[in-house]
Amino acid sequence: MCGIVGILGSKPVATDLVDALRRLEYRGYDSAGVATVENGHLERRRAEGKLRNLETRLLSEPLSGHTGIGHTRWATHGRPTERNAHPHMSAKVSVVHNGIIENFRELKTELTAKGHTFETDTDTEAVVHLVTDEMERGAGPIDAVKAALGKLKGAFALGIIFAGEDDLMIAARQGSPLAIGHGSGEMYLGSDAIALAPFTDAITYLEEGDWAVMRRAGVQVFDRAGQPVTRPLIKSVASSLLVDKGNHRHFMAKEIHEQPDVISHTLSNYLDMANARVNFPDLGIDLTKISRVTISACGTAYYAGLVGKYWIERYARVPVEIDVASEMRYREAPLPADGLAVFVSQSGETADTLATLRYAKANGQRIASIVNVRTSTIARESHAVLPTLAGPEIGVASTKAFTCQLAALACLAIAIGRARGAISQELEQELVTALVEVPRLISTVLRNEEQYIELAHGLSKARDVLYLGRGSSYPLALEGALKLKEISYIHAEGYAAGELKHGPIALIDEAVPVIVVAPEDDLLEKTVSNVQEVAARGGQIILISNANPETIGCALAAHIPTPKAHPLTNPLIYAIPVQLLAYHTAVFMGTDVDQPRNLAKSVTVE
Ligand code: HGA
Repeated sequence: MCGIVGILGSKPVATDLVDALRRLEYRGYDSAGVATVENGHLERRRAEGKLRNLETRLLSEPLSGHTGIGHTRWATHGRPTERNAHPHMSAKVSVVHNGIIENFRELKTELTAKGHTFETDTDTEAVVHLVTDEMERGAGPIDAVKAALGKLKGAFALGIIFAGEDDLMIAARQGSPLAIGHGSGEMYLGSDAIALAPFTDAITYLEEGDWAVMRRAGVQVFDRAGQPVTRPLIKSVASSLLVDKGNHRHFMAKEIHEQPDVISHTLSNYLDMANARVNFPDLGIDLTKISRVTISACGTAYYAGLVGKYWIERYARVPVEIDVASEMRYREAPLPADGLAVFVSQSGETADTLATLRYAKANGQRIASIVNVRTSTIARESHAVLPTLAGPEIGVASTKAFTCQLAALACLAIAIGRARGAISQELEQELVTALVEVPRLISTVLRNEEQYIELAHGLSKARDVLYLGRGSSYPLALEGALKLKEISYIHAEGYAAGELKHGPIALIDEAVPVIVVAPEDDLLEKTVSNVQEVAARGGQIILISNANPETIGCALAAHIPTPKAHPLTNPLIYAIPVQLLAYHTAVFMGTDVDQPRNLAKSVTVE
């Protein structure tokens, strides 16, 4: 999660840019930089490592411009060196960027053929040359950015300044959040309102697909189609808190919307995205020799682990045993001599998971933990820590931590498969490319939130709800049911679609909504047969699928369309609709969404 800041100021802005970046340090970064418009031309200072290195650079080579952008980088494409640090620039434009430009290779080839010289290994530089190219062909800065945005594929946020334009900054949001701060005679840009807290509390949040032309006197916002739109100006409370809700009603909503950003951040820790390879940390065990992977976790983290089982067995061809930690800790399960044991916990303090970890360690397992808090007990007691970079998760019902756990597990499955020769180089590239597309695909799901509000009205009246899924969609059915139970208090159960006829089908009648998680994969046909069994008994089917609903062959109460994704990444994509359904149902029912009754965020008791 890179940090972006921008200031159209009334005095030199470099120091304020660095101060604003300091407030984004909590997101993690490996290098930093600022660029300003200096007497009409662009100048920048960058440094590897911490912000103090950038400050030292600025002390010896100050910048005096009143218009500038700043960035803290967490590398996804290209090593964390000064050369790859943002801002990137040509003589005409300077760009800071958060996220991933998926089609950077194609753009680079195209632009290089036109005579542009790339100086870095980043995806971001493609944006610089794309805008520059438009300007060289006669477009003004605004038209150049508009044209460039139309050619970019990915999930990202951008801040752009121009040579010769002391009163202009352009911001664009497509998957990663951006906030505009209104000062008096000054204007600010930040990847969250916390960065802008010392300057202003008057904030406009850009919405998905928006881009904004910022000047000191005001801001004009345009939507994806280029139409001018009005976005509300709100009072931010970010100054008093490290974490705020942004323009969302609940932390849970904010965290659902952060997923494109935090998933890219997590993936960047395990992938070499520029070359479509995994770049997995050494777990200190010979992956070619392990005879079994044992996974243990609780609640939502257990369901992430269950998806991990499908992935590791399918792609790495290693048997996986999985159990909830509260059971595994007392089962005295025999563990293989050369086993890898994986523990998944958001907080890293879950008591049952920790107890199972200690049992596995005492029984000679190599311990790897997937945690969101690196200083946690589980992390400290593990041989290898696989962090999820989800940032603080405040909502008790886990959302972004779950999908980041999935991201880490997918990379683990590919890493084991590659080490054992179960995954060829071509397949590795295919799988990594599919993972890199996930943030963009999730942003497309998040764009259609309206339909969930309507569906939630219906769901809120149900006494029982069933969720069905097959293969790696089965854990998503379990997670969907858990999410609904946790925050709306409606009774819900998740079942493997094929298991329905062995009992739960007795529950089906007109009053029972049945939510079917069914991506168009090699199991769809089987799931469709189960859907027909539900339809024959009058169940209200809500289908979440990228398949054409007409091919299902029975009446649906509703269809939630999803984008087509690779079979590997479907669980990451389908997590979003089940989260949104639960969230909007709870909001409609008026429950305490962020702190549901009887639940705790970090379960440190047995
Ligand atoms: N892809 C860009 C930006 C990385 C980012 O957003 N990290 O969170 C780069 O690698 O520089």
